[in-house]
Amino acid sequence: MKLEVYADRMSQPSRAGIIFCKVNGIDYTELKVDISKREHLTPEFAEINPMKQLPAIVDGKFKLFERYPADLFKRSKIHSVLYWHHSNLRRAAAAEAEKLLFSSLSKIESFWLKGDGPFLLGGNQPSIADLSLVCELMQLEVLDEKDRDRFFGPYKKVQQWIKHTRNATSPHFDNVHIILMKVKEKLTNKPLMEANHGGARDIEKRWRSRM
Ligand SMILES: N[C@@H](CCC(=O)N[C@@H](CS)C(=O)NCC(=O)O)C(=O)O
Repeated sequence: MKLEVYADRMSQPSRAGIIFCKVNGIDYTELKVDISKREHLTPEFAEINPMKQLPAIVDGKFKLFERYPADLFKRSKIHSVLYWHHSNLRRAAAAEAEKLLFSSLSKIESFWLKGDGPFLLGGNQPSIADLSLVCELMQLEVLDEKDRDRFFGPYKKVQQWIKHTRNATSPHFDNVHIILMKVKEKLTNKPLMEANHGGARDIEKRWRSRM
């Protein structure tokens, strides 16, 4: 039976999982679960993932990312980045906690990217950890340039790492992010009322509430 990936490309971990499958040539079927239509909260989807979150992978029994490196040491290191991601960068992006976002970017720059290679943990090729974190940061693409510069400007290594991850997973990375670019286009062409008062943070808040 073919692997089934339940995903919504508006979701950061969904994009990371899809890019991972594509780059690794995994034969899978992508099944869209539309978060904006609350499809992830239906009893049918709860059968797939009782946590009612995306992405979910079905391959006989439910599992998330399957293809961690076989090597136990590498796998543990990747787990450590992912755990860190969930208690730092992911919370920062979700709660718009600017302070946490800056401290997470600073930790990525000074710690996770301190190795010799261009990727996290000094790797020479991106792992699911790179994809997860970069897809999280890509969500900030919907902000205007001024705000993106404010966030990313001080972090040169982070900027390079995002580029490397994008190039290493081309053309899948851009294809999977098309949906996000379309949202950005919509937000740019039709500024929301709040934009006049609260600027980009309000746009981001409104946009995130759709997730
Ligand atoms: N630990 C999960 C987190 C998944 C997650 O936070 N998914 C979000 C989409 S970005 C979701 O399903 N949110 C819907 C909800 O929690 O109701 C992973 O990394 O795969």
